[in-house]
Amino acid sequence: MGERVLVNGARLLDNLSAMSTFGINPHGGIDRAFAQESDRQVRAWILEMWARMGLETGTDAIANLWGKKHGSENLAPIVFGSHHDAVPDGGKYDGAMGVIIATEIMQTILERQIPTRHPLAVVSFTAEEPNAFNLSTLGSKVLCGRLAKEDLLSKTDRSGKVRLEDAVKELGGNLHHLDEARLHSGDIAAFLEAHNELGRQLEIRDLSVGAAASITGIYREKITVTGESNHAGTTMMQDRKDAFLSLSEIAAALERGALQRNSPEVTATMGYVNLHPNEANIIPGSAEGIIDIRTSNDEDLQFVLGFVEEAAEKARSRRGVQVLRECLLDQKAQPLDPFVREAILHGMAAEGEPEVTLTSMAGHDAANMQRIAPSGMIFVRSVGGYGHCRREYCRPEDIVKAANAMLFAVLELDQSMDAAKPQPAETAAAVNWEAAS
Ligand code: HGY
Ligand code: MN
Ligand code: MN
Repeated sequence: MGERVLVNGARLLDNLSAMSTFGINPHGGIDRAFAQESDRQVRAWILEMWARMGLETGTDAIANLWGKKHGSENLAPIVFGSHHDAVPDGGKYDGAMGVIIATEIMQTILERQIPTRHPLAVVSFTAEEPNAFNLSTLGSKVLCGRLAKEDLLSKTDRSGKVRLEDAVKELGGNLHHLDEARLHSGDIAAFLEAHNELGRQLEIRDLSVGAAASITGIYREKITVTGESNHAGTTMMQDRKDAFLSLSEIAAALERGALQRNSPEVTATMGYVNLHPNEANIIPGSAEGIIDIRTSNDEDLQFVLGFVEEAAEKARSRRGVQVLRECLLDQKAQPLDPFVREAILHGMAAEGEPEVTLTSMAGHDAANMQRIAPSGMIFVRSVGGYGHCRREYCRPEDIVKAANAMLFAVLELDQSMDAAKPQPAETAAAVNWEAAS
């Protein structure tokens, strides 16, 4: 391949700092949830940056952002990127780092005038994180056909007041044109995503980077408990139907179930709760919680869910409450593509790093992209193992290493992939933003 091409590390880190100013709160965390003002602002910033680089930019029907350059052959594009939204009070790296690494790789290829056979595209996905619409990895789920237009058109946020259709429209998408954003096998030659690991696997082994072999399964369920609101002082303890206590017992049972599996690859969390009326002198009349269970193994999932049902049943009979359970997400573990992984491992080796692979216990857009295109991920060590909190941190040298390894992988795949030539219509669909922008 001749002389090794490297990214501009200083520019990459500067751009990452600049992106971290969007939605930064007084505590240093990032508030950049789907459809917030900070989401709108960062989108404009990203598109402007890509346009300045000379990319053809656009927003597709679900408001994913794209920046594309042509290749020398009529092939499907190699796509790389991540997401720009963040969890509440989140870190500066989750999603943002992958978008900026992708941007830097593209910029390096452009300014070094490296010819590529495939068209290349950078992408920043819509609503990767859970949000007020209870939809995570929304942008990539739409691309791979996991969500139906009719279901999305009827969706509102948790308050019931904001329609998803309007939120997407404000960001430049259009739910009515959703079918145009849909991609199929062959539309994309390969998808690559860089991400902070969000856990401690790399740190425990004192490694800078690793390649993902697969992405854990994620199961989410909304639990609604309906009891009875009443006076906190005058209602005797034996006369209550306390919805919060019932929900708490379910949360505790969830933990017991996951602990009994005794595996780093089985986790269970109730991270969202909402009480009504939520006042110090009123017994909670209703309580809503969302549970999140992660495992690659269906037996583990059923085992933990058994604890949930048992606790729900006890609450019904002992506390006289109603417990409703509604599945929000049941996503099975997703192995990623071995060929793309090999290219990433070659990139890591070129950086002098051991060729290590791991299972991701975090969910990612790449799990959806793998359904339609060979996909791979490179992880950057998370110092202290922090993720989804403002303490997220990656060392600059590790970030630059990941970028260089991924650049290597993109260029290797560009040479080695023999993607079938798509029909012209499919090529257009692969990054079809015109209709929506
Ligand atoms: O929830 C997840 O694992 C992802 O970071 N959105
Ligand atoms: Mn995340
Ligand atoms: Mn992420």
